[in-house]
Amino acid sequence: MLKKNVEKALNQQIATEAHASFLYLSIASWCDTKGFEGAAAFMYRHSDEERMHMLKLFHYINNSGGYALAPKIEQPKYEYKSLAEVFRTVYASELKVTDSVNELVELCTKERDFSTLNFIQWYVAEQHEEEVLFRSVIDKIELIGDDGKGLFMLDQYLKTLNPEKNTGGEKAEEV
Ligand code: OFO
Repeated sequence: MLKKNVEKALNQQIATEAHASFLYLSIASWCDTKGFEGAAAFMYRHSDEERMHMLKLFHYINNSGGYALAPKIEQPKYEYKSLAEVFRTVYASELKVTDSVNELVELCTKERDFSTLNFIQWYVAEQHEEEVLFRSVIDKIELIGDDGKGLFMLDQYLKTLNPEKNTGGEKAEEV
């Protein structure tokens, strides 16, 4: 049985994952309309992945005697100047998600809720992998700068990246 404060924190995490999913959907749409087809495909997939993270929390809360709540969705940022800004925004979002996962770990430890602590470990590992992945994309963008050919090649590379398969804790392959 979940303690009320743990249930509340898990519901907050649902909202955090939902926000990430909608932010990435918004970013995918920006990429789609700016000719970055590969980045768009990558971000559409990543948006789906965040929704899966959210659903995982729904099932855990409801299976543990709590009540998972569908969160209020605010419109995410949709205007960007460059692909670099887009991926910096994604990376900053992932860092925020990591912070909230870490707060959950702290709370579960304090409350001696070892079952939820065990469940949350999946998110701890996932966040590490995602931070590695997005930092590697930013590194590439910084190397490329404004070079059109380089950005085109990066876009082709992003098309081949599947977040579920390329977050194995290793840096994404070189372009
Ligand atoms: Fe990358 O955010 Fe979910 O956990």
